[in-house]
Amino acid sequence: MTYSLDDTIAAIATAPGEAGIGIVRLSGRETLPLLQQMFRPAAPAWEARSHQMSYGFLVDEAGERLDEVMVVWFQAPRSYTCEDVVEIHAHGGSVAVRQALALSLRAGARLAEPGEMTLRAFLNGRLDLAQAEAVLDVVRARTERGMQAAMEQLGGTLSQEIREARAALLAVLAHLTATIDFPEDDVPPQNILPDLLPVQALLECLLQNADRGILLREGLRVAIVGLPNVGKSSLLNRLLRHERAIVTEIPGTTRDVLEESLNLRGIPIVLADTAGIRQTQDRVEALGVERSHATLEQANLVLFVLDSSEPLRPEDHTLAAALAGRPVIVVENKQDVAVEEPGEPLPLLPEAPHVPISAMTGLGIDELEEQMWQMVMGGGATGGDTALITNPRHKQAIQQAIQHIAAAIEGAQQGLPADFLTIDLHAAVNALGEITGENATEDLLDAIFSRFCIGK
Ligand SMILES: Nc1nc2c(ncn2[C@@H]2O[C@H](COP(=O)(O)OP(=O)(O)O)[C@@H](O)[C@H]2O)c(=O)[nH]1
Ligand SMILES: [Mg+2]
Repeated sequence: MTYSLDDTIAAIATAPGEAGIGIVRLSGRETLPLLQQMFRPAAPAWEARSHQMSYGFLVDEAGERLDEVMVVWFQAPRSYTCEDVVEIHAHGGSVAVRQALALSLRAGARLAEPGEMTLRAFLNGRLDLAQAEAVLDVVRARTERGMQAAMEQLGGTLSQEIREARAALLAVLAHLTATIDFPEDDVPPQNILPDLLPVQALLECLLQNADRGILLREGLRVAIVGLPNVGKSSLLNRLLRHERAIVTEIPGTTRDVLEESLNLRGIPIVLADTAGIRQTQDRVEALGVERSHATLEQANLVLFVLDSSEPLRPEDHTLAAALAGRPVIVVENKQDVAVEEPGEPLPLLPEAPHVPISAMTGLGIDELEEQMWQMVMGGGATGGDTALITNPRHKQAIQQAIQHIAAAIEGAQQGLPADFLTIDLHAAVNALGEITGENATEDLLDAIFSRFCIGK
């Protein structure tokens, strides 16, 4: 990725395909002159005014009309990138938008790299790194809750807390450095613990909600497993609220893993229905069973389905043994025809929650969803007083900062000299700076912005 801010860059900002409008965005110093080359306003006495839409035509070098457009100029620094930005609102559809882009490039713009617009917003100081990452999270959000979390991060809630923590550490560092540099000045030896402990507590608090936050952003893989014919596919259909999977009374109907997305109270979930696990001579089914095992391995949460209208089989016990110790909910299906009186859970995986349901009638499905939610969110509320960490990168940086602060605290308690403590505190400051971007390396920036789409 180039880091030069000299070029004027251009990219298609809207998704490809037929649509009402399609937008080409330009950013950089030459944006306005470029626009004046390409745009013929309909109003004779037209003048470019910032943040106002103008109607007219895109014309090529020969003055031929290419498209009827609306254009907006955002005068620097009041724009997405903090530079002069122009948006050309052309007709949707690939030809109109490509034409507008090609014309911009011939006029002297360079094609933007993925994420380069947002990178410029970052380099120009309009967004910090955590906010820039939130832009991508907003675009990619799969549920409203995930979107909400991303919008908070974009608004700077997390950045603010990280910056305050970092500033507190820097103040301690400044003091320690003074005691090292000017010992003769008699800077009073200060107990740094009262300054460090609140920072540590804040970071611990952020960390505590991180796993839930990351789930909101990345989603959860849930696998439905069990023996053939227990009602796994019926359960998938119930949870999805439509007939996605084929259900028959013939054991071995599902032979491949079926994956579908589901929004469970704001958590994006990929729900996988699997082939019933059993020994089989059928080659296709055997391959399906193999895939069931692979899906099971990757799952964050397992719904282990049992048929409560029949006695447990040895294979149920084998599968239960394989699931022990993992996050699993035992789903006791076919309650509408259950052989035993309801109340006693089936004697399998006693430490896991058991939920009686009927995939056929819908009985117990709400309770099952509630249980899934509880398992994932651990009963704790998201958000609260501190910002929600939604990004594994941020979580890791916070963990590092906590470790370094802990080391500094320990050192201070052992009475180590100030220059030892400053090493740990510097490392903690740098770790936090990686979140907001003060200490981001080019490699890190590349890794982050290359995941963006072109035009963002
Ligand atoms: N009575 C009753 N039958 C069910 C229930 N759930 C599934 N079935 C039936 O059990 C058979 C197998 O269902 P299916 O979903 O294909 O099971 P899978 O092999 O585990 O995917 C079908 O005949 C379903 O109609 C239930 O809750 N009650
Ligand atoms: Mg099935």
